[in-house]
Amino acid sequence: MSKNTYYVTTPIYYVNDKPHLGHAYTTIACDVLARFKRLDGFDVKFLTGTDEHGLKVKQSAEKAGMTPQQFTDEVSVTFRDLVPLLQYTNDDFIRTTEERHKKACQALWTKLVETGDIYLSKYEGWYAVRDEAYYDEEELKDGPDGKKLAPTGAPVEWMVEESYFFKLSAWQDKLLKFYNENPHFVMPESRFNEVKSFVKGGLKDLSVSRTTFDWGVKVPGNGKHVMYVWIDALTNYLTAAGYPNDCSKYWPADLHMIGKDILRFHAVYWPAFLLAAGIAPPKRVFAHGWWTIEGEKMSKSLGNVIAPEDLVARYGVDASRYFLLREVPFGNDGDFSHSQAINRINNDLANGLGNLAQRTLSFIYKNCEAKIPAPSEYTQDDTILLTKAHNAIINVREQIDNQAFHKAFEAIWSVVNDANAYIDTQAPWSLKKTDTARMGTVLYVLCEVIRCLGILLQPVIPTAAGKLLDQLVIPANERSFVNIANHLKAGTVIAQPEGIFPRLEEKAAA
Ligand code: ME8
Repeated sequence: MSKNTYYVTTPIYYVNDKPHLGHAYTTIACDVLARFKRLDGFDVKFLTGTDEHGLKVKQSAEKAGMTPQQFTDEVSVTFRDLVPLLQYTNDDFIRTTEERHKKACQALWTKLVETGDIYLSKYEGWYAVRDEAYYDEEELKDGPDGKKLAPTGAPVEWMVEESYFFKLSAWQDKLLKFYNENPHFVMPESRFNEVKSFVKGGLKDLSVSRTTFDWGVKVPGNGKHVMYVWIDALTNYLTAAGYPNDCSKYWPADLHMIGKDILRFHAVYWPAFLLAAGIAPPKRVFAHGWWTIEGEKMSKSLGNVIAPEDLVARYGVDASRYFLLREVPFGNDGDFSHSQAINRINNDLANGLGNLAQRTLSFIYKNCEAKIPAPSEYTQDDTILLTKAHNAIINVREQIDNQAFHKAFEAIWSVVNDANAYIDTQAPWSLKKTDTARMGTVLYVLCEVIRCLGILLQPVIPTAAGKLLDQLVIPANERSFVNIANHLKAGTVIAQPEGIFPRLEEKAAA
């Protein structure tokens, strides 16, 4: 029997900078999945957190005149502040500076030493002290005095440093076999192909410790070394599942959601570490695309970084969440523009869903003593629309299981659009004068469709969907996906309808 648990993770974000739209995007996607799976009856664990070790963080702390711990304490909070702002429902928030995490890293390390996959050797190469980085011979240029220089212009010297290595070269065939046996391990497929060709190209052993700085997890039994930040960071997913104690309730993770920038770490190094330690790799890694802003890369120096709080201040939480996941096919790169956001929000949320609910519910409120009318006999049009609304979950579930958010919402909006067309054709306002029984049926059908939409839309627009369900007086324990099969009680007195999405004015974006 398959497990009824679902474990989804975001990357843990570096604390060398404040959160922006890109970070929010990944976490919102995971939040939608987590909420969806809970409503679908799963026991969900949704993890996010911050990556707090490594040279970059240490340098940022120095620049800010703080100790690394003070600095990470301060910046980590800015990521945690997004939880209420964007209504994340994460079950845990991990910081890599926590004791539980150091314990997990050291346990995994010790295991890899025992299996012979981590060994001590020497790292040699051209090193630029100024950049604290190694460079390949081909990257170097000649300086005026004949000395070699890094591409940054920094002088380099041949360094020999003691380092621990992970025997990645031994895992090439086993990784390829694992990929073969797990054809959906990486999605989208094009990214999986990149991973496979990288591995087919040959793997070199990986240096997994540093002695040049100390802001990291200490290597067990050799305090001169701290662990390479990626072995530390990736282990967070295991830590939160309970490792080194029994973590079988949620592990293997169902999904690591990441951006395409960090795919190699998740799809090559991570499964190799895990297979070597005798731990099952995650079931899937989804690498989504990259957001640019009005055609430009988001960067501090260009001054075009979109802070999540600005987005929410402008569009509200629900609309921001919906827009980001609906506009760009998930997996593709996308370009953020305010005019697109306004169009999408106005068309789908204000004119589409909002209008459908407002027209139906305020008509009932005014003309039917606020009571949901009882249906009489259904026509074919009624049945077609009702069946579509009741069955939408089947297609939506499949799309969500493939992380195809845009397709899931497209399927839901196909119901919204049909319902808006239905109300126009059936014209309950005319039936009021000619056939009140038929009018009652039409209004009942519409309320029933709105109920289904409200339930289906909770994962992405939690506040607005909650309001719709409140207006229809649906009890809290009847809002799960199994409850879609229920039917509204005729005669229920609805609350006074209020608009759920105001129309945005184009000038508001100026
Ligand atoms: O890489 N568009 O942390 P990070 C879309 N600590 N997504 C974006 C984005 C953009 N423009 N910019 C950032 C790290 N992201 C490591 C991860 S995990 C074990 C360690 C998102 O703070 C996207 O999810 O640089 C990307 O993978 C992540 O932020 C990188 O966050």
